[in-house]
Amino acid sequence: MERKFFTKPEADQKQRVPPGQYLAKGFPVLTYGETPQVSTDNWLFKVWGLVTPKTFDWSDFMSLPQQDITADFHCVTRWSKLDVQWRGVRVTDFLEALEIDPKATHILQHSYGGYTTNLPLDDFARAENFFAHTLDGEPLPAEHGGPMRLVVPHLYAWKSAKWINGIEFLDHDESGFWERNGYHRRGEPWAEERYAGR
Ligand SMILES: Nc1nc2c(c(=O)[nH]1)N[C@H]1C(S)=C(S)[C@@H](COP(=O)(O)O)O[C@H]1N2
Ligand SMILES: [Mo]
Repeated sequence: MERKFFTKPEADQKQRVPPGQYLAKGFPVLTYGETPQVSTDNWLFKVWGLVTPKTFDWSDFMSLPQQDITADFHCVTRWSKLDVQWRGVRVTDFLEALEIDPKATHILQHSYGGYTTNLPLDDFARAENFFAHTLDGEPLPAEHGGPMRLVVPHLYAWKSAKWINGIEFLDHDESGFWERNGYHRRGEPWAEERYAGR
């Protein structure tokens, strides 16, 4: 591995790096396509499908409980970053503000720019997942998904939509952008669920 881009895990970090992953120096940016520029003044977030439809503006979202959260980050292209420092809203707290139809089993994340990615509802509703608007104490930079992104630490990071602006609740699994392009449906890093059918 190229010294410039990767560092060796410390002994205490080793068991936190999934198989086939390397620790990145810094925080790489991985975006397919253009970086949307969205100001918090214009930002809107919607839920629809098997849920009572609702639209949140920035101040609605900021009035939800806010937490400092440390989480590991694993990209399927083999870089990981441990102990990323975020601030945001836990998915479990966000879900309290919704009325979800009991028939819902899956969600599809939607983003400014058109990116989508799917999750079973159980993977979405986990206690460690959160919407992030702050990285290392600063407003989340646009290239990392600002003003708001989802972070799902237990799955590969393509399941963590940047510039997220909606959640669609479904009674079936529906592939998102990378899932339609050969990536695994679920993307569990410890099982190396990188690509479909491999
Ligand atoms: N909207 C959107 N979200 C996205 C992506 C993207 O291209 N567009 N890339 C995904 C991938 S593959 C990874 S590894 C992470 C990268 O996040 P980062 O650029 O903050 O490191 O964002 C994920 N979320
Ligand atoms: Mo990725």
